Amino acid sequence: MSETTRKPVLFSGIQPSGQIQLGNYIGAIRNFTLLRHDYDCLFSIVDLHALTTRQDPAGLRRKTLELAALYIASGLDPEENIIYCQSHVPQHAELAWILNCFTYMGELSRMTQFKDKSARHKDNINAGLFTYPVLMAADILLYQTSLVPVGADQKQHLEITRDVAIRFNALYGDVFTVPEPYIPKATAKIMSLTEPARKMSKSDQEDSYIALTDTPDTVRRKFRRAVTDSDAEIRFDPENKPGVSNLLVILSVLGGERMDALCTRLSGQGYGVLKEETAQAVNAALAPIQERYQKLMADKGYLTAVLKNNAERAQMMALRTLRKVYKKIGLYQLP
Ligand code: ATP
Ligand code: LTN
Repeated sequence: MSETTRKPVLFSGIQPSGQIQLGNYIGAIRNFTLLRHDYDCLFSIVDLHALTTRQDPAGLRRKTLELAALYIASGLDPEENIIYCQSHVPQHAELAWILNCFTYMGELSRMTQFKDKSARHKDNINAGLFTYPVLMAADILLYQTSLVPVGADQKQHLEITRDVAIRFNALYGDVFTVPEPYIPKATAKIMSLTEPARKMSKSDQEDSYIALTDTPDTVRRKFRRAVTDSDAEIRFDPENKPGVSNLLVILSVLGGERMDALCTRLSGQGYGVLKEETAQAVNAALAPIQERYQKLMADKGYLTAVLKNNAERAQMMALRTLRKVYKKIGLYQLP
């Protein structure tokens, strides 16, 4: 591709930990598919980030391939987009070290994800969990990224990434593009089905999330059991009716119906109808993804070839930035 036709870069990543859930799809992957033609896109399987919580080695290997398959099954194209595994591009870890030296302990201490995860995993508050946002900043800055589509929970990490980039540029000239987050408000935070005050999360208990690989019956059962409230009125009010509002968001996005029209149509109906319609919309969205996913998972040779070839494409881009960084900060260059 020539310089003049190059599009701005979009980067995002998902950890190959747990099962990819509906919040990951609506908050992240679906937006990737909507934006993918307008940017030069990199979609990373961030396996180094996943190591911040304990992983079973065989499980991690399997989930890495599963996520590659899900990315493609969801509509990303490994010919046009770059779908690759973070650990296959060593420049991520290299840049992370450099950026560690430009990030303050105080900044990292304020990260809510660190506070949450260290409260939940008291037995494993490792240094990687603390410096997690620095590796994330490296992921993004390595590719001169302009846009980063993520869910609301990642907003703070995007802010620190921008701060580090601005700080570095102020010292060494315009080395990094300062990225913008892309967090559409309506879909930024899909809530847990069992505790609708918390975000849906793949590291939670199984009934709280819909896995993208759940069968139609499981999806229906999980929605039937989803926590709502006792006043039996279908109304969009996330503050006072988080459970019902969450179902409405899911149904509105996947059913392609505007929230106001949806609420008018369902007003006066019982929660059973809302749950059934939501389950149907989710199953309709997941069916084609699951079909492609099964085919892809049956061809591990293809997935491995994609990851290899795409990692090489990513490395070429990453090396360009890393060389510039090394030179600017004064690391001695060999001829
Ligand atoms: P974990 O529970 O392991 O932290 P997670 O389910 O939060 O995992 P991540 O890999 O951390 O998943 O997130 C991948 C992407 O999905 C990120 O952009 C994140 O913001 C987004 N995301 C995760 N959960 C939700 C959610 N409930 N609603 C909207 N977006 C979400
Ligand atoms: N921290 C993110 C995953 C992630 C990411 C990134 C997202 C790692 N590196 C770079 C966007 C850009 C999360 O969702 N837990």
